[in-house]
Amino acid sequence: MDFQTWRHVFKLDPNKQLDESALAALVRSGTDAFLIGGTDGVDAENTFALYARLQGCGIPVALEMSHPEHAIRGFDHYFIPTVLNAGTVDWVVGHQMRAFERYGHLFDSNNVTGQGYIVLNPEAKVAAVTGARATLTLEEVVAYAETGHHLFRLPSLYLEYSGTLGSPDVVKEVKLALPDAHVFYGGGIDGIDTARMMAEYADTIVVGNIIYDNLEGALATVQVVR
Ligand code: 1GP
Repeated sequence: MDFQTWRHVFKLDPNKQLDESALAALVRSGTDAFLIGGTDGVDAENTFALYARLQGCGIPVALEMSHPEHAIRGFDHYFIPTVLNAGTVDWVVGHQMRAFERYGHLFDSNNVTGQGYIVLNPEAKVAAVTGARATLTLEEVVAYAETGHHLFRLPSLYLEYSGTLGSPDVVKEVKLALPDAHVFYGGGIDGIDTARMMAEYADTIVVGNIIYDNLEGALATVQVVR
């Protein structure tokens, strides 16, 4: 799965409701892929239920596997996040080890990608869950990104501002420092303007919450990368 070509991704939360017509509109939107993941109330059952609705839709469906129990066979791609600025070792290398312990036999290196998360909204649920040190200087963010890419050899980095719009300068500086890393940006994209702002520097923009609050606004973000 060549995620490096993705410019736009819709992130779907298994714990949130999405009716059939909304899902069909997302499938027709022209997005490059669906990423399934979330923080609250996500379990194997609701993850599989969402996967089953998207299976065969013609667009790659990837699982962001943040809990070892959520390993489900069949996804086109698996991203295994490691939170580089997490406050506890479990979110850097503990949950991932458990995932490989139980499900390593399901993975092959062609469809599993380690993703270096940098959590940058201190108010986000993911910051609380991972104990992330989320208030960082620009230099610190770049240094975390360099550590992830150069030291841990992570091909992909994810600047995670979940729930709020981040700084385009941060995305720009990370991309300038690491032109070979694939940089995902997610957080607060709510329409064309914010999508364009972040798509200028990020390799892939991730559109999440707005899907559930303003579907039309979410759908409009795709045209920015076309
Ligand atoms: C969340 O980065 C994604 O993990 C998208 O963020 O929900 O704020 O769009 P939003």
